[in-house]
Amino acid sequence: LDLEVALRSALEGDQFVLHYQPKLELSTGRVCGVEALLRWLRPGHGLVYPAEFVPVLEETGMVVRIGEWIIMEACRQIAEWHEQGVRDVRVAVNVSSRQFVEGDLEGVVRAAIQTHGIEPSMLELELTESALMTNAGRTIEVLERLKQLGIRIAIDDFGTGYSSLAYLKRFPIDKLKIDIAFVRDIVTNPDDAAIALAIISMAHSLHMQVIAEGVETRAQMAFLRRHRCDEIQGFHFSRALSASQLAQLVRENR
Ligand code: G
Ligand code: G
Ligand code: MN
Ligand code: NA
Repeated sequence: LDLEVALRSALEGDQFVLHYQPKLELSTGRVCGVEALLRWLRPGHGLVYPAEFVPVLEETGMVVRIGEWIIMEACRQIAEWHEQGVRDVRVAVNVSSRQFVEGDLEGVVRAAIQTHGIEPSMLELELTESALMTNAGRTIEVLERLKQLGIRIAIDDFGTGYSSLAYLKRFPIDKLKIDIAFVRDIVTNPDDAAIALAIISMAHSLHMQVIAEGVETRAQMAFLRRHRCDEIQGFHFSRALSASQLAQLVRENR
């Protein structure tokens, strides 16, 4: 309950900040994008990670309003980086199930793009299979409208939820994000490798890109590169960074 009370004043108190984990394009070695990850600068507690408070945001529904702030803040950051000459880094934002189902995602995205005057293709939304499958009929409509705005759509944690392959064909999806569960033992476990390779192959056949998350070793990266995975994200390349650290990394990486 203390946590809930503290969270209720966190947004007004400017206590949230986004950090950005780089995504590496394997064919070029370039930083092609980042995933925005929420951090809470809780007074008296230091930096608090999402595992400790996102569940409360979800249960209370606060995730809808904070999710709106996250989209606005990500677009503000895209504009600021653009000013600083960092112009080819797409920012992916996690959209929770509740935000997708209860919020006005299209309206929020439209407002954020307009307010900060950014190129819509610089914004990507990471949605989970459960968010997409809650009301599949409405999902198609919402995704089509988001696509018409020009933003990108990725399925997060792919392979762990209840999705129907039929929907991969019907939803306008740009990218599949292979869940860390299949990446962890990809080099040593033939079953995990088979699943990851099947996801890569299916994504490419359906003209989608594919990224592996949770890549922690050089061997995992080499395996994924050899099998034509498009991008990786994980501690092997970089942890999540502050906005200024990210800009610095991108300049050094060019
Ligand atoms: O950064 P960290 O590894 O602690 O994030 C843990 C989890 O919290 C992530 O897997 C992600 O799903 C969730 N998370 C992080 N940032 C956000 C966010 O901005 N919005 C939502 N809805 N979830 C987030
Ligand atoms: O939205 P999602 O749950 O996919 O967010 C990515 C999460 O995965 C973040 O919370 C981030 O801290 C975490 N993460 C990123 N890279 C790695 C990694 O290499 N290993 C592990 N174990 N976790 C990672
Ligand atoms: Mn994610
Ligand atoms: Na994920």
